[in-house]
Amino acid sequence: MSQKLTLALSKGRIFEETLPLLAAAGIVVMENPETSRKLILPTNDPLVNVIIVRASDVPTYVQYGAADFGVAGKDVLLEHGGEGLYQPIDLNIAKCRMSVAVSAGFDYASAVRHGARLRVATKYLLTAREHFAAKGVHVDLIKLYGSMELAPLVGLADAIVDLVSTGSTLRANHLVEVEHIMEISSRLVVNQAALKLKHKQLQPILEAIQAAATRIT
Ligand code: PRT
Ligand code: MG
Repeated sequence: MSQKLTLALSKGRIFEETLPLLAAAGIVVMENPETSRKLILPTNDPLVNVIIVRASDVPTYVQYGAADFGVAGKDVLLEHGGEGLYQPIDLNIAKCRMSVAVSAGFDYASAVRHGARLRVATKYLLTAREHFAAKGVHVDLIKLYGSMELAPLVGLADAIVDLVSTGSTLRANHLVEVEHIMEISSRLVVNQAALKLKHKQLQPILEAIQAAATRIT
């Protein structure tokens, strides 16, 4: 008996960049989440649905089995912790880097050398804490949910930890990258129970996506 499969994606770059990989597995999403208000999107395969959730919620839906599989950035997965998730494939999409950035006039190297206590604004508390602890830099972390680039400009923080791809957001706000923490890309994540119980349906899809990810990127 065939069972239903639910795939969790977020709108925007992850949806756009996952489409060609799904196509390689013969899956075509029948509606565009940018124009449709639907949160459950049918595909050409009556047994496969796509749900549209916030990027940072993808691991949660998959962990609890509300989605069988999903696509999430390494940034998001590190903060989530990965509990209950099998992470078989690096899709090599939605690539960027996680960096420390400061106002152009701020002497970060000197502040670190002198053992200053830095105020750092970020959405990525765990990753930032680990990075600065490994360097022996004392920080007070300030949790933000977006627009991190604003924090140094208005005196909320000395530095930010954020994602950078082209660098144009940093440049537009007179910020400079002073440390590169890690490369980021998106991974396919699979609910551990679904991997066993729906193996027959999931396996060919995972294999086709894996092959396409290797080919395309
Ligand atoms: O937007 P929302 O709050 O709903 O969630 P989200 O921001 O987490 O979602 P989305 O779709 O923006 O990002 C989804 C995933 O894409 C992230 O989890 C990353 O893994 C990945 N990704 C790749 C990026 C970027 N590149 C990226 N450039 N996510 C965000 N950005 C932002 C960055 O935070 C910064 O504000 O773009 C800005 C910098 O871009 P440049 O090109 O100016 O350097
Ligand atoms: Mg965003």
